[in-house]
Amino acid sequence: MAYTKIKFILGTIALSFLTADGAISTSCPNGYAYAECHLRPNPNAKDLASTINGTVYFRQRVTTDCRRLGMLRIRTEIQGISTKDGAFSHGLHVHESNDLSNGCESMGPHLNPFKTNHGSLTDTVGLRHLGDFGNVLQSRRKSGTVVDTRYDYLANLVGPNSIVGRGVVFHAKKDDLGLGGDAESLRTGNAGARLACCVIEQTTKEKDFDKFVENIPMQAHITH
Ligand SMILES: [Cu+2]
Ligand SMILES: [Zn+2]
Repeated sequence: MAYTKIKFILGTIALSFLTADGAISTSCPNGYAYAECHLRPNPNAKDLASTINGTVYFRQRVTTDCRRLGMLRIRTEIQGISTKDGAFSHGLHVHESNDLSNGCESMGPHLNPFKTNHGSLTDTVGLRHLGDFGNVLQSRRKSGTVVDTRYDYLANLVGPNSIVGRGVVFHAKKDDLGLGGDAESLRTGNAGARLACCVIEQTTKEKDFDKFVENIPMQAHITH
């Protein structure tokens, strides 16, 4: 009895982890890889950041053995952003490190494996950092809130250029996308203080992110 049971369990394990040619693979059973990053206020930026709460949800179409198939979808939901300094656009980047020992400051510079200058999400390879996600905008309907969906052709959740295990930093100011004309623009986009940050963690399925009303015209919701 016990032997049969063990054999069954072993059989199941073999099915889940061995591909046809016998190579061990990471499992991406439903054709997607997922990750999440739960933003926490930067303790070093108390006044501006203390009420921030949010999540960045990532999804990417992949093969069953976890190779990239499609663009990376980046869904950002943030609330509680201070409107004291009047910023409406906020730089959002993947930073190199997952070290939170000194708040968001210890997450290091933008993730930059190609050793290039800072740029924007849509710039070609060589004109941007891997971690450059551009700016997310506060909702015009509900200030202090960001609901944003964008797609990246460069960053991945699997294989080369994976951002899993890296940090995400949400900034106080607008990212100038490398066009500011000074040295800092080519490093950080002059995006200012680090308001909130988190570590990107792989997840197995998509979480409901329908908690906020998307910032699109009401007209778009009308169906006949
Ligand atoms: Cu940054
Ligand atoms: Zn950058």
